[in-house]
Amino acid sequence: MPPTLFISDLHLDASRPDITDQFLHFLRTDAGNARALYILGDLFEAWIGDDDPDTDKRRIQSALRELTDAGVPCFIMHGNRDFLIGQRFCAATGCKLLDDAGTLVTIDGRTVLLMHGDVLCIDDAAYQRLRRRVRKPWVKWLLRHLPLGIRTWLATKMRAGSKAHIESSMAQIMDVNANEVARAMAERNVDLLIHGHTHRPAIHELSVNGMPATRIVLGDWYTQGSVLKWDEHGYQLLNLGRAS
Ligand code: LP5
Ligand code: MN
Repeated sequence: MPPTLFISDLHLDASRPDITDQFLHFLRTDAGNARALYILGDLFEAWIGDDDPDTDKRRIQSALRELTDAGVPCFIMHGNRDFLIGQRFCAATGCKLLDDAGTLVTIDGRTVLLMHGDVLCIDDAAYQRLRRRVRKPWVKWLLRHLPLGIRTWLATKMRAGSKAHIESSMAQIMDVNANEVARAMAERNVDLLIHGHTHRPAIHELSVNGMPATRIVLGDWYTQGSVLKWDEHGYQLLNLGRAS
């Protein structure tokens, strides 16, 4: 049985061609032979709108279209870097957009909760405030309708603000809140959660309402490819090495 693959936090950007090359290779090889591909947010370093003419982003969209045209279903979630991905991207790539605040899917008969993961970081009050503001439909509409040059400038300002915030904050508030994880899983009645965002790849065993549960965290693609592969033998969190 072909595997189902989960990835997140690739942060694709023209300034990091090695990651783009690895991702394009991954789409032609592993993903091309998969049952389905799930991208759990932050595929892009910064998505300023579906009308961005950036040639690298166009190339990536064409590669996703080749994958879906070949019959591999591809699902994508917004991350905090690419929450402006919209219907035009979906039409161009054939990807289906899933709710990044929590989507239930069934894999091999098991119900799994998928998220980007940022909604679990509730100790980071400044980020949650930013998220509430920029995810309002009218704010997204406004951002999408700003001239491209202003959007590029705004994204640069936001990145600088984010770097300053991260440098001045304690590391633990950048991680998920354990109570919020248990609450989110109990609310959906699941014992398996897969998410990204924190760039802390691991498989955590925990307890939800006194029952054993698992939280799988996907890693970023800065230095290698992090992929969760799920087939008839179970799931494995893999690192795909990158030729330097
Ligand atoms: O992204 P990362 O991992 O560095 O940090 C995140 C949180 N930061 C963010 C902000 C993004 O990095 C900005 C992305 C910009 C690209 C997309 C823009 C598209 C819209 C604009 C163009 C149309 O998400 C960070 C968390 C961290 O994860 C861990 O969870 O801590 O949260 C913050 O940094 C919170 C800060 O309070 C954010 C400060 C932003 C400052 C905004 C300045 C705006 C200036 C406007 C001038 C008029
Ligand atoms: Mn993220």
